[in-house]
Amino acid sequence: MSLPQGTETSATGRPARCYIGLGSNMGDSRAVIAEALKRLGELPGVALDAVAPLYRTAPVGYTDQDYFINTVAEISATLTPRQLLAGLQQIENDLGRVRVIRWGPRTVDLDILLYGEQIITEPDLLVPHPRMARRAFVMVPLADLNPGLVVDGEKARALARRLAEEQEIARC
Ligand code: PH2
Ligand code: MG
Ligand code: MG
Repeated sequence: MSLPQGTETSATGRPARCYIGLGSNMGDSRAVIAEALKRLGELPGVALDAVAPLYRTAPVGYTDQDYFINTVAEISATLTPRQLLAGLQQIENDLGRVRVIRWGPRTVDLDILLYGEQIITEPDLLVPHPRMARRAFVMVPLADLNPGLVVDGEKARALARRLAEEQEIARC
């Protein structure tokens, strides 16, 4: 039987290992990220397993904006990807997310980077995150958590090292 994309849990029946990207460049970004992580771990069906260090990163895409604080969290989820997405959007809204322009300044952004091995290609839910392999602000903290993870055919650590030479990123 096949289910609509995004509504399957992990094929094994065990929780799916997922990676969530977090970013903020409006307000007290450190406090916002800390609160978002707390709420992420409190979502029903989510266990927060590990959090990478915080990084201060140059804006990518739309560059006329403040630097971001970014990190990545590793979670175990018994939620479906759609349920997880809804939970992340709830946290964004509860923390008063403001986002005026695409890729522009935002209070908080929580993105599903990976949901186990699942590939989801729906307009509002693309997993793996389509731009993650090009972004130091994702790959560097992801490589801290899982350096051997293969992303786009390459190990996270190798990708992260290369991207960090091109894009400004520093532990903070
Ligand atoms: N998020 C974006 C666009 N550009 N740049 C940095 N450094 N960090 C982000 O989280 C970020 C970005 C869209 O989600
Ligand atoms: Mg987002
Ligand atoms: Mg994003």
